[in-house]
Amino acid sequence: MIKGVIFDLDGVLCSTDEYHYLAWKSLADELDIPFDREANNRLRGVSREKSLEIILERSTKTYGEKEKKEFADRKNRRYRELLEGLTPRDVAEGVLGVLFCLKKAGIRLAVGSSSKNTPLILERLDLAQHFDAVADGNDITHSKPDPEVFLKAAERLELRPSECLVVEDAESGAAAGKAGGFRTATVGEAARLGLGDFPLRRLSDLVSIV
Ligand code: B16
Ligand code: MG
Repeated sequence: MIKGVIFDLDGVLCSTDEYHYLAWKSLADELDIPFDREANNRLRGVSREKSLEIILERSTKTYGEKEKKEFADRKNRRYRELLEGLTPRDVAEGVLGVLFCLKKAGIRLAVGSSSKNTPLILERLDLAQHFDAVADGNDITHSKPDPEVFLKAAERLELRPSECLVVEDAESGAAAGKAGGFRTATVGEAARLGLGDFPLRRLSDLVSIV
């Protein structure tokens, strides 16, 4: 029986992937590294540091740790500037209705995100009030596909993984859900690839499987 639902943030509750893309693209252009929207798809659910490693795979130069830290910080400053434009109207379609229905059914709700910017994003979207627990990139040492962030969210809900459903849009996130012993529903790219236990056509279909 499902007692808790753990939502991924970016790609499920909202979509800031275009902001991530624009911020990485401007860094990649400055470093003269090829980067496009398809390459950006590989970064979904992946931590900032690991994302940078993936981008640097196509660089002809090798960089030290200090330079990499500066690159990651530069990308994050641009991403946060873009987040300034985020408002509650950017909450993904169907989210508020689903949260309301699940809450009414007594289901505990959490966020499980790789993003260290989760507190800022939830605040800008005015979503924090809907969740019983949040686990994010600030709480973990291993990002998705490692299950750490979902295990932390389940712990904060005081539930076992087998009692929780994870909702994800990314391949790395669906793998993390499985690795942690969670059942996983997928939307977006992960659903199109048929990943997870329940690939959904739209988020509102979640209500029928919980
Ligand atoms: P930050 P999620 C992930 O969020 C994004 O999908 C991924 O593209 C990003 O690199 C990662 O957060 C880290 O974000 O730089 O803000 O810490 O999908 O796990 O909610
Ligand atoms: Mg995601």
